[in-house]
Amino acid sequence: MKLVKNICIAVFATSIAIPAFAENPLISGAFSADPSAHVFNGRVYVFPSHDIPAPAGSRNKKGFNMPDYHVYSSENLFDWTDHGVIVDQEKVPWVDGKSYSMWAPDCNCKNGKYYFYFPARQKEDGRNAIGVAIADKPEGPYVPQEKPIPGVNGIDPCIFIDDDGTPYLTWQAQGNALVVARLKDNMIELDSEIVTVNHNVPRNGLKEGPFMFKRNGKYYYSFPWCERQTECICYCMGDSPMGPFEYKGKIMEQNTDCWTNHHSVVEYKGQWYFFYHHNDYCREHDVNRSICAEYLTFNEDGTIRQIMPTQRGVGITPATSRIQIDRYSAIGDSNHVWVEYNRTEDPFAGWKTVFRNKDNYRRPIWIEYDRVDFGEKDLSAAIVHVFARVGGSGTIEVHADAVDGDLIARIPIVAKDEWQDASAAVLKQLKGVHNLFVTMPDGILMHVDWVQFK
Ligand code: FUB
Repeated sequence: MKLVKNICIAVFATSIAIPAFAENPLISGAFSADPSAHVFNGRVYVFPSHDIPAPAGSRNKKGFNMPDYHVYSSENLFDWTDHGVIVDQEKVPWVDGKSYSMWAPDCNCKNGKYYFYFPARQKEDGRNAIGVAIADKPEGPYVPQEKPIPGVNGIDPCIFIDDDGTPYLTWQAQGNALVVARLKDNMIELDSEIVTVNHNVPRNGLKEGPFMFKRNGKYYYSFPWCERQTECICYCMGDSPMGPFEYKGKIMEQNTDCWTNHHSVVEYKGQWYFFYHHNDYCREHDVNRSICAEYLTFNEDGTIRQIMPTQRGVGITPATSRIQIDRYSAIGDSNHVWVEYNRTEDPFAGWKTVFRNKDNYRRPIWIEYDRVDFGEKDLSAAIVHVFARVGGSGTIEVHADAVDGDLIARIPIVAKDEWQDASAAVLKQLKGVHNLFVTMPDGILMHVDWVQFK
């Protein structure tokens, strides 16, 4: 395994390594969707599906093309490790190996074994079935079963294990029905009838991608629901994993750019997290998606507070790493500061912040990036990776906790018409976690890729 700053790459004989990053989206260098997050052995593991641009030979040029699954993990929600391919369409005996139909998966652990559930198109009859692959470790290697689970047709499995060890499988069956069944202890056969989930969601509309979790004795049943144009994530609560469930509202509203959304919820080190997807790395269409995460909080009565998608996402960023301020937590006037791709032809190259002083704008021009850990040791320099055209020299400042908070560094930028690392001494030593405010107090137009402390 190779570790490069906040990028971990696990190299496997059977797969090409792909770097994973912090902030939203969580994974760069590859598309990822339908994140299913779980905590195993003190780490967060995310099992997404894997979108790729339509390959030659695909029967579905404009739709989803999903050939295999990777698993990613993190201890601090900042450094993500790609453990490589765990299941491949060409290596599952019952799957049509050219169907690119490895839809949303899930995984859970019982009696020390890891059971990975994945839907795909069957060779035999072209229908979607749900199969299981089994491993001794969350990162695999996973061994797919010869046949899918008997009697289970559909997509988007979620495997929930109750406190008494009873496993339940819920999924989207044909005909827009969300269904649930108990599983046998062997985790690969049903142990009950298939029951249609009884939820009183107020209107019709496609429902898929169910996820179930338990908190304070209550069962939460949540799913993407296309109430209007695109999918929102809504949830219901109940007293049994088989329902009935009472509709409680939306966890995340529909967004305008990506038709699908798909989520999971996990508690890690006392904090709840919500994983979902969006098409941040592909603006032309919404079938090449990328996974994201946000904090999730509850009201006193156990209901969930609605979440807004952010660029910043979750986790604490070390001050000594490259702080991607374009993954901001708040931003000033959009006429004077905004975010763009570094290279439009290569979205995986990430974003930059553009600071522009137009018409003698009443400053400050600012962007905020929260939760930066300065640690306990003094730091000597602040570096900014910046581009300014000749004639556009000026200054970038970094403040702590407010636009006019303590001045951490004032970095003069001598415009060079090329990207440069400009630096200056740290003026104010900080300890622990702080929010950064980056401003352009003078200058005309500057592009900032990242800020870093040494
Ligand atoms: O990723 C393909 C499909 O899109 C999933 O199976 C659905 O839940 C939706 O996210």
